[in-house]
Amino acid sequence: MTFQSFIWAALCFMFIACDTERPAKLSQSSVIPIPVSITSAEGGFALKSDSKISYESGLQNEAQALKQRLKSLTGLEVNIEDGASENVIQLSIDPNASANEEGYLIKIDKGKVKITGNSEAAVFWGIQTFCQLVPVPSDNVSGPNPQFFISAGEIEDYPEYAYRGMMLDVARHFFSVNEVKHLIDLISTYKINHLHLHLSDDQGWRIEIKSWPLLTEIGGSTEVGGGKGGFYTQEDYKEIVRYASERHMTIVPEIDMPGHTNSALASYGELNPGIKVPEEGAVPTERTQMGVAGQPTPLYTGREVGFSTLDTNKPVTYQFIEDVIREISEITPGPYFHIGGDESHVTEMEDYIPFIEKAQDIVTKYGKKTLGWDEVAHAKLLPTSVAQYWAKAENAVMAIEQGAKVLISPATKAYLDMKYDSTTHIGLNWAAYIELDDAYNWDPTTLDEQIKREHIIGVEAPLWTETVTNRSEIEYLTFPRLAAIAEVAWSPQDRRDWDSFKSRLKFHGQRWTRDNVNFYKSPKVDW
Ligand code: TNX
Repeated sequence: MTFQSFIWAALCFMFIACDTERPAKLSQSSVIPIPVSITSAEGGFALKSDSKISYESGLQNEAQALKQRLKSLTGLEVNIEDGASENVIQLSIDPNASANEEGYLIKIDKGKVKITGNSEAAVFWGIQTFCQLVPVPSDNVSGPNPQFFISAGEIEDYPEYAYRGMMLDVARHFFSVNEVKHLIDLISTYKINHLHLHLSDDQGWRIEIKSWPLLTEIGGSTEVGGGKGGFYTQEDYKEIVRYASERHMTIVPEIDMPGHTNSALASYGELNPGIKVPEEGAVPTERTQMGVAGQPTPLYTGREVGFSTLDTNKPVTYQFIEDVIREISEITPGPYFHIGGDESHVTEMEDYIPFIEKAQDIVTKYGKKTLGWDEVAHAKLLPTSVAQYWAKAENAVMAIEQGAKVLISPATKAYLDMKYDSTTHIGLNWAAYIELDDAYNWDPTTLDEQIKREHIIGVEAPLWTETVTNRSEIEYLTFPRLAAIAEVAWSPQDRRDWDSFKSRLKFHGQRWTRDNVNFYKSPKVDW
């Protein structure tokens, strides 16, 4: 080799080596849900120990959230400093940032990152995006003076749907305030802004009702499998509401009625209509356990559904649901109260319909909008009510025909308690096996011809917990599928692409690993 060709080869090598080390362009970042638009520019912002955060008034909570998150992601203590103008991440509110209330803009250049939103929530979502641009620490960013390089460019973003939710069933198994807070932290990174808590079911009553104290004393004392259950005091619930609202997340309380009420019937016999004693010689089943009218039922720790009902013909039942709806509404700042209404298989339709209508009136009386599982569409719904489509499109269509809206949670796509495949060690499979691509590859507006974009308030992924007993099991069924559902709910359909999603997910897998999140390593992803 001549000297010249050696130099040439060496230069080429250096060029290639540098090139492979050059950070990816902003448009190639791994943000989930994928933003509406990303444009790349040359250069970028180096986040380091002397970087600063500055904020406009009203955004102190967001500035603190950013500081804490950067500390946990990078170890850096980024200080909040008013008026910093170089080497700074600036948070501001500007009504022109987006036409959407939750829309935000991020501009990244050499000395500055600007995160501007239409509202505090919008800035908070912008921060979630920004934090996903910070590289996962590796060898080349450790050492005494680590720098985290973020490529330059602009991101413009806003959600497709205003309601992006997850549901946690705390009735089948009870989860502590801290477990719920941990989940709130994990899901708010994906811009989920509603957490629906399924607070009562046959197996447990999980929220203190001061005027009916036995609900928690008796009804809260067990769970599926016979464990000790538990409940939230009203102070606990307020703390969950407060913690969620700091993350711009609305709590949606659900008290399931008139079915799924054994824990209430076991606490107060006067609510129990009883059911016919089985024919002589018939084997008693869960469905016959309601026994004698007016008498408390035994506590129930099995998994069957659909055997219980409140006595819809007694005035005391309406006093009961009014007290419950009032006490919970008083400590719920969000607009919705969820009345359940699903699988009331032992309530006659002629009793079910007036019951739902009365419950809806009581919810309205206490200033809330009614949410209910899709069966509630058999009743006359108010235009402010929302039917949650989980099982039957025809019910959702009935709700739409009455002028109500729908929340989309099809069990075959969005149920986080469905197993991934036949080998999944927890979960159920009555609706489907839901692999990651099944959770991703669907569009809420094409499930049924008659359910159109304008009828849909959003998407929610429910986690029922018959088989789920702890934080690690919650994580395993939730991730990565919740990331897929979050993208269904936030990103415009024309930006969504399975191949892109699965390659972006790799970065999130590294984060979950680092944060000890027990996620499912789907074979569909090259982790
Ligand atoms: C059906 S989904 C139910 C729940 C169960 C769930 C298990 C719905 C409205 N009702 O009671 O927990 O299936 O997947």
